[in-house]
Amino acid sequence: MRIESADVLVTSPGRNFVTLRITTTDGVVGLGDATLNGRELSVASYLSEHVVPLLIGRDPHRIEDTWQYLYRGVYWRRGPVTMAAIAAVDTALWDIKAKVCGLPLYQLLGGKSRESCLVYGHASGWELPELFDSIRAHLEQGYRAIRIQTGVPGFASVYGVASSPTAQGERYDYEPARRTALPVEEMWDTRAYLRHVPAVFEAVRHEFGPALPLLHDAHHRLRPIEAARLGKSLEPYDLFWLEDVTPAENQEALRLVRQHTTTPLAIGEVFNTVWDYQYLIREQLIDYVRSPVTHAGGITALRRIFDYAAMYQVRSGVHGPTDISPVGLAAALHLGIALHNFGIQEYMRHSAETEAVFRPGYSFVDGGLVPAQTPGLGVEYDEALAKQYPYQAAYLPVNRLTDGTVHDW
Ligand code: KDG
Ligand code: MG
Repeated sequence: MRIESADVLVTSPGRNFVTLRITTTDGVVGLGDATLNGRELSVASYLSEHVVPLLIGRDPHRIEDTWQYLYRGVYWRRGPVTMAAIAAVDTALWDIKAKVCGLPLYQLLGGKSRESCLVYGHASGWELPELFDSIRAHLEQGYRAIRIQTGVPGFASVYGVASSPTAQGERYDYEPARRTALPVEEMWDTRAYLRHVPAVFEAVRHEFGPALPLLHDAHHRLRPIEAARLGKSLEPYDLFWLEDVTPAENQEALRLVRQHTTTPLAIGEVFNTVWDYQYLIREQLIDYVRSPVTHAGGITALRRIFDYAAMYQVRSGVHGPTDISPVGLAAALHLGIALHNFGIQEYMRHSAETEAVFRPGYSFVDGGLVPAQTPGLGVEYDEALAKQYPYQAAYLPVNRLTDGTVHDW
């Protein structure tokens, strides 16, 4: 059996997705997610110009060798575009291997360590009443862990907050990438945010009690001492985790945060190799690893990150917003159900249009996601339907401080 063809499929059923489909000479088809929000076409081009020609004729069973060939063999290593492309190839090859074996993919990763992957959903509201409604809606749907994001007084739009909770016929969730030719610009004031957030968590704990696991994403916006202050001020509300408190290029910053707070820290949705985590894990400066399969070189590479993390009791908390396609989410679930050090999986549901194109076989049961029991990943790509949704330019926002300075978004 050899790789006969590899197709790069771009579709936009509500948002853009890039999928790699590998077909073998025996007619076995594997899928991999290569979606990089706001930079989709760069990965599509990397794949079709530089990777697909290398795949034709290769043995699809040689997953490790293909991974090394695409990582070491190019000389230029790492980075989100390269690692998303490698991830798509790796995931598609695992899908093929599991289909050839006639097993759901998790069986090849060691089999089940649990019955389902606990997920957290995204509750948000500009003001507390909307936030409470959103939390209640999530609890009614069965979620058992919830991320909380709210507006900040004086600002018109803030990361993570759905702008219109009651829009007719629309789902109550948040999509940061806007379909505009240029990125929209948002405003930010860290002091206003730091004054506001602890009161939000106090109100939520008062309304919903001490037991519900609560999460929060600071989305890379704080300086180290501000991040330390936030972690400390949220300690009374017993967060499951505080995410991306500070940009992680300067990893020593996490040591400063850690010295001041016992609030658990999650990081890594923009990391793409084990090297990005080496210092943070070895020095025990974080509690959860956030990379998705899609951006960290696939199942092969993410498994290595998690195995390294396990030596330090660091657990998984895989990134799962809607810009990870159902293929990327399915891959995370097969890994998550098999891993010993699984922590939690982010689950921001895809739209009905997206699910119609990808037809994922995973199911949401009692606050957890269960991977498909069919051979492979359990995702079927409907190419005819996908073609009805051509790519549309869409960008993540750019952030500015009130004086106009560009800030981390
Ligand atoms: O594309 C950017 C999103 O994936 C990111 O903003 C979502 O921070 C995010 C999260 O935790 O889901
Ligand atoms: Mg995040």
